[in-house]
Amino acid sequence: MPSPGDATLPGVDDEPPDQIVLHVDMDCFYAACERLREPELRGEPLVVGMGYEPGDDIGAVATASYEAREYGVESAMAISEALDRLPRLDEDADGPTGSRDTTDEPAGYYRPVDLDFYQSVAEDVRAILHDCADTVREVSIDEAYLDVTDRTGWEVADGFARHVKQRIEREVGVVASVGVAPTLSAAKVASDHDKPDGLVVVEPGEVADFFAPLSVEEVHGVGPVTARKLRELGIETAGDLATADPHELVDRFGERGRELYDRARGADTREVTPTGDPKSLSRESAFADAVEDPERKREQVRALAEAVATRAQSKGALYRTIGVKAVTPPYDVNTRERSLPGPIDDPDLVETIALELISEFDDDPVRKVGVRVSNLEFPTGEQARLSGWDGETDGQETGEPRQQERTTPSRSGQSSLTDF
Ligand code: DCP
Ligand code: MG
Repeated sequence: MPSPGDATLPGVDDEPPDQIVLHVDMDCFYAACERLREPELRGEPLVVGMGYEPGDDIGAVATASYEAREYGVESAMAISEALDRLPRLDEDADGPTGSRDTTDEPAGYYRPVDLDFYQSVAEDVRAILHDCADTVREVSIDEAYLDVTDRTGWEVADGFARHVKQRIEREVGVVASVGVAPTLSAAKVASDHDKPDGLVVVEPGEVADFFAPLSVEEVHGVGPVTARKLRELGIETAGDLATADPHELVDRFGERGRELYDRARGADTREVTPTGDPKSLSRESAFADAVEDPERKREQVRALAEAVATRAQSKGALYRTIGVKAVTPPYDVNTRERSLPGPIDDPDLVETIALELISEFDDDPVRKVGVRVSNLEFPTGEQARLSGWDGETDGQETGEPRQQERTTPSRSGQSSLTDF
């Protein structure tokens, strides 16, 4: 694991936060949902069409099963074109309950989109994801980032990811591909790397090597247009991009060139921020080695308290509970908190209470400390905009400012470990 530096605040330098990120993306999701209702469609070429009516040739492909992809059917393709590549089975003669003669000409099943049903399946998957992680960022109906830093370790991350996959498959009946990495961008690329039914772990220190051989399209934010421009510069792989002259990239693509360069090098300081309203705001910071000196712990807690109180102010949040976390070797997560009679915005009090709470650990070796405010209220209704790279395309390339704070929903029924 790379050293996070001596108690550096996440986000204040180029170091990625000390985190384990899991990216989950369901395989051919709409088709997988259809197969839940019609198990006979398993293993068959299956196309799910948006705006498609049974028997018709209008609409576009929402997704295709991997068997249908073999025939060149892709998302967003017109149904009419999909039908050219993969004709529809005459289900009256040979419905899904009948057996398809595989020696016949290619033929597949077509179904219209039923979003309500897919949402209900997605909801079941989400419940498992929230059960498996402290912080979950849902990116789309079938895709989410999980911060599992406090749930696993790098030595056992593979087994943890397998457990998440197995729970989804066993309890919901659909298959997910999972990527695990120390950064969001590497986790996303990792989940895609071995689809379907993929599980790829990229450990800290391996991120650059993992990216190097990938084609530039696989770098998040590089679409076909940018890829073509990069190829004109002789840049074919993420490795080429990572070793290109950043000045040349800035000349050609502006600030975004610098961003792509950073991404190809695996540099990504984002943390997993939860979807929806924050229930708490927290900052934490690891020491390079376990620290006993109480003054060093206090110094760090002061900085974290100030950072958290500032974030709360910038979001217009009042808080009623102030807490600290102290992680003692090997990975014991201790949390302490104190609640106040009413909601406040008082940075000095955050510091005072956090210092009092951390003093309980004065004599313990501590490898990580954190400060959190919770029981939030937003009197003005002001909410932070969640931001990130997701949703960026070649047509919308500027990217939004990155959010650095770690916000964690406190979910009832979970232990204090997940509550931080
Ligand atoms: N979707 C859509 N139109 C698109 C792309 C996707 O309606 N142009 C829908 C259908 C997909 C779902 O969103 O099932 C999830 O999108 P993904 O990109 O994750 O695609 P799949 O899950 O279908 O396939 P993969 O196995 O590649 O993830
Ligand atoms: Mg998917």
